[in-house]
Amino acid sequence: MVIKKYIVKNMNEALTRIRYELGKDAIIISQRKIREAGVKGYFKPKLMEVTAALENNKLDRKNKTINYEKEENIDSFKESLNNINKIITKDENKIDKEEDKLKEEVKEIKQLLNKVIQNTNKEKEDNLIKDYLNEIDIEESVIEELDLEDYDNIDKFKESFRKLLVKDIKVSSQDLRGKIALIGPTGVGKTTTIAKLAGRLALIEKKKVGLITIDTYRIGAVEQLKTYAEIMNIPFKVVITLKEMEEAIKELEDCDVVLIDTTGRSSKNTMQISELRAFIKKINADNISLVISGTTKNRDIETILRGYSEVNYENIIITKLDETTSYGCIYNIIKKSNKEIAYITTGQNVPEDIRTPSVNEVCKLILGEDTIC
Ligand SMILES: Nc1nc2c(ncn2[C@@H]2O[C@H](COP(=O)(O)OP(=O)(O)O)[C@@H](O)[C@H]2O)c(=O)[nH]1
Ligand SMILES: [Mg+2]
Repeated sequence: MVIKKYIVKNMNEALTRIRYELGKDAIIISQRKIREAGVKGYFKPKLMEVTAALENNKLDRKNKTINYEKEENIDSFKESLNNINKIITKDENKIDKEEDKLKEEVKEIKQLLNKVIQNTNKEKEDNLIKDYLNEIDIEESVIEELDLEDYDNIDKFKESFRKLLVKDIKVSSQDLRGKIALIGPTGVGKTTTIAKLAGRLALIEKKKVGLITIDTYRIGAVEQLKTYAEIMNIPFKVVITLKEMEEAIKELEDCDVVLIDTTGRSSKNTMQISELRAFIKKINADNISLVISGTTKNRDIETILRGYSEVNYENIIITKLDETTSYGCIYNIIKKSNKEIAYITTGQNVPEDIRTPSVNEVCKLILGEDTIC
């Protein structure tokens, strides 16, 4: 049995303390009012002396309860701790996830920025390539075929373009024999080219050369070739009809080469083209060359080539290259005709200003690395 005395102000305080210290099984044995000891005690309210008792076994139980409660408290404390940990871990996970998300976003922004920078650089290079191609006079539709998006650098492009040119440019260096006809628009230099070829063949190669002209529309043109024929002392025939053509060819049968000049017919006029075709058929030419000027506007090249496609020409003679400073037209002509270059002419001097160029020379001219003269 435990007996304890409590000096308290009132019964309430006594009950609270007893319950706290001895538990709810404690019993109150006595209570009495007392005064605090000494003189001061008379001036203060009375106090209470309460005596409480608790049996020993009940005290054990109370302690156990207390311990149990303590354990319970620890458990709940642990649980709380766990919960807090969980919350913290959860928060940490959340923070980690948010950090990862942020990193990912930053990465995406970087990639996007790089792309923008690359595109801007590529655009700049694209413009450089385009400007270059315009400068050397390559036609828009030919440029479109070049797949410019494959290039992000002008030097790399030039390198590839050179390779492409070497592949595309074909030059035919023929030993001129038999009947050779020149066709093409007015004023491109057919008659002059015939005179140049006649001069080279007769004077340099010492071949037996004959001349035929069906250029009956312009008296001056006939006179022009006639004069050259007289100077070079070679036979010259003017024909107007298909029959006359047949006769002239027969008469010049013993010549090594017969050069046939034709009227500059408009490639837009199909009547004239079909007339020319009839003459060409009669001639049964060994070679037909289309003469086209290097000064022809890009948009006219296609019309001319289309116009003369009916007359099956084998190759191309590009004239007046001395009158231009950009030579992209050569490539435009090659791309659109898909024919070989037989000659280029580079001035009015007969017979000097004509030659069969090398692929490399044509390449350099087109690329703007070389000029005529
Ligand atoms: N600058 C230059 N003029 C040329 C060349 N070939 C011809 N010509 C000139 O072009 C003009 C027309 O030539 P022509 O032979 O009559 O042309 P056709 O109508 O096709 O027979 C003439 O004044 C020629 O001297 C050339 O390679 N360069
Ligand atoms: Mg002529």
